[in-house]
Amino acid sequence: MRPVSDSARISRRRFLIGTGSTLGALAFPSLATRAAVAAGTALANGAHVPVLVIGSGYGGAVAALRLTQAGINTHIVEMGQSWTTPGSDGKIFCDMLNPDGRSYWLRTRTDQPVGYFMGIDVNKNIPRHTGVLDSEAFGGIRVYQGRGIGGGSLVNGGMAVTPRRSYFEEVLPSVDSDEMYDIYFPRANATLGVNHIDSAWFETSDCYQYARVSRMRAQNAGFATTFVPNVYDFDYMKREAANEVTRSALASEVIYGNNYGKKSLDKTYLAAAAATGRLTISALHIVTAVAPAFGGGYTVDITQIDTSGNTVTTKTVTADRVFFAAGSIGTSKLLVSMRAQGKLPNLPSAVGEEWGNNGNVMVGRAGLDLTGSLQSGMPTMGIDNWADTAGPVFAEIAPFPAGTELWINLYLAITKNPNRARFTFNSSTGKVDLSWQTSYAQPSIDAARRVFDAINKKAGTVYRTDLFGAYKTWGDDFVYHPLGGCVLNKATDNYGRLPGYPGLYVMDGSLVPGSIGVNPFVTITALAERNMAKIIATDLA
Ligand code: FAE
Repeated sequence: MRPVSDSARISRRRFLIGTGSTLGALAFPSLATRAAVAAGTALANGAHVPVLVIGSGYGGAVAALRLTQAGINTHIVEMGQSWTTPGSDGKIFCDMLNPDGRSYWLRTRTDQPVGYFMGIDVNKNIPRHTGVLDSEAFGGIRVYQGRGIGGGSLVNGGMAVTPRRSYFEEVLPSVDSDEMYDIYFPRANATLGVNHIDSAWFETSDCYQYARVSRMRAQNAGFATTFVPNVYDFDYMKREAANEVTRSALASEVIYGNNYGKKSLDKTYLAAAAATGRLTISALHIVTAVAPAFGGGYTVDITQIDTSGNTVTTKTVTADRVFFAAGSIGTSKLLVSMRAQGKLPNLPSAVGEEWGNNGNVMVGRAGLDLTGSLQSGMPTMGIDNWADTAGPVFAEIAPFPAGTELWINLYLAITKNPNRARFTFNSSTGKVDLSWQTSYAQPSIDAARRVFDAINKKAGTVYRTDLFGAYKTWGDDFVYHPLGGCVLNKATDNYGRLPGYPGLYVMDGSLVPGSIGVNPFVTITALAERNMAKIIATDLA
C-alpha cells in the first residue's frame, strides 16, 4: 500500500455522512479550511454493513482509509458530531479564552486542565452541548478526549513525535521494529502531514518567546532540548504572524479545536478515505453493545443522540467485521462491559488490563522571564531528560495563550511511570470503573522534580502553586494521553485481532500498554497502519 498523495491529503474532500435527523442537510461551510460534508443517510435500524468502525480518531481513520482503498465499503459510527458548521460567530470552534457550548462534551461548566488562576476556580458556565472536548471522570483521574469526526485530532496540540526506538522496542517487544521504523512510521508521518518548524523563524517569532525562555532555562540547568514536529501547518502559522491570514494557533485556539492551520484527521486520513467513495459516517451515534449475530457477523447496538445529548432513537445493525477504534477508554469500556454482560464472554482476561497515563503530569514555573502575550497554541519544543535512568522525562514546553503577559512557564511532562490500572464492570451502576488513583502519579512527580527543581534552582525561580487548585503544584489528576486496556499481543493477537471472535479487531491507543515516552498519536497511527496492512492482506484478501 502506498501513502495518499499530497493532493489527496490537503484537498477538501466530501464526506458522505449520516447525521440523522438532528442536523439535517448541512450547507457547505464558508470556511475553506474544514472538510466538507454532504448530507448522507445514517445507518438505519436493521441495516447490514460489511465493515463497521467504532470511532473516527487515529485508529479508526487509518482503518477507514486502508479498508476503503482496498475496495471495501466501510461505515464509521462516531459518538461526537461533525465539525463543519460555523456557529453564530462564523467559527466552527471556539477559542480557549471564550469557551461556549462547543468546548465541552455535555457539561454545563467547563473543566479546564489548568482550571485555576491565583488559586481561584476560573471555569465558566456553558450550555450543555455535544462539544469537542470530553473530560471523562473516573475515581482517581479525569481523562481528556476529543469528540467528533476526527476524534483526538480535533483538540490536540498536533505534536507529532516518533518514539525513541529503544523504548518502542521495550514497550511493544512483539512488533518488528525494523518494519515500523522503515515503513510504518514514515507512512504515518507522511499521511498525517507532519511538518517541521523553520528554526530561523522560531528564533525570531514573538509567538515562541515562551518556548525560547523555557529552552534557555533548561539549557542553563544542563538539560537538552529538542524541536518537535507538528501537524499544524507552520507556513500557515507564519502567515498568521504576518497578519496575512485568519489567526488560529495565534488566536488561542487549542484544546477546543482549531479553525485553521491544523491538519486534523478530517483533512488527511478521513478526507482520503471519503475520496474513495466507499466511506460513510454516522455522527452522534454511540455504540453501546456488540455481540455475535446468528448466522455470522456481529450485531451492533447504537444510540443516536441530539446535540443536547438526548436520545433520538436506538438502532441495531449487523456487520461482518467490527473494528474497535473508540480510543483507549472507549474501546476498553465497551469490551469489558461486553465480557461482563455475557455478550462477548470469551474475551481474554487481559482485556481491561494495563491502562496507564503515559506518565503525564503538568506543572508551571513562575519567574521574571517574559513569556509573551502572543503565544502559539501549538507546542514545538521539548526538554529531553529521558536518558536519566533515575527518572526519565520528556517535557513538552506548553503554551499558556492567555493573550496577556503572565510570566508562566508551563510544561506537560511525559514520564516513565510504572503504575497501571484496570477497567472493571460495576454491576450496581452498569458502568465501567478504572482503578487508577491520584497517588499513582507520584513516580511522575518525582521524575519531573529532577528536571524542574534543578531548573528552578539555577534560575532562582519557583513552582506556580495556583494553577491546578489552591496551593497545588502538580496537575496530577488528569491525562491527555490515555493508553492501554486492550494491549497488543496480550488482549489481542499480534495484529489487533480479538481471539475467539473472528472479524473483531482493536485498532487504537488501547493497544499500547500505558506508556510510550512521547506524545502518542504518531505511534497509534503507525501501529494501526502495520496492523491494517496485515489484516487486509490476510483476512480480507
Ligand atoms: P481517539 O482519537 O480518542 O478517537 C476515538 C474516537 O472514538 C473519538 O472520536 C470518540 O468520540 C469515539 N468514540 C468513543 N466511544 C465511542 C462509542 N461508544 N461509539 C462511537 N464512538 C465512540 O482515539 N497526542 C499527541 O501525539 N500529540 C499532541 O500534541 C497531543 N495533544 C493532546 C492534547 C489534548 C488536549 C488531548 C485531549 C490529547 C492530546 N494528545 C496528543 C493525545 C491524542 O490526541 C490521543 O492519543 C489520540 O487521539 C488517541 O487516538 P485513538 O485513535 O486511540
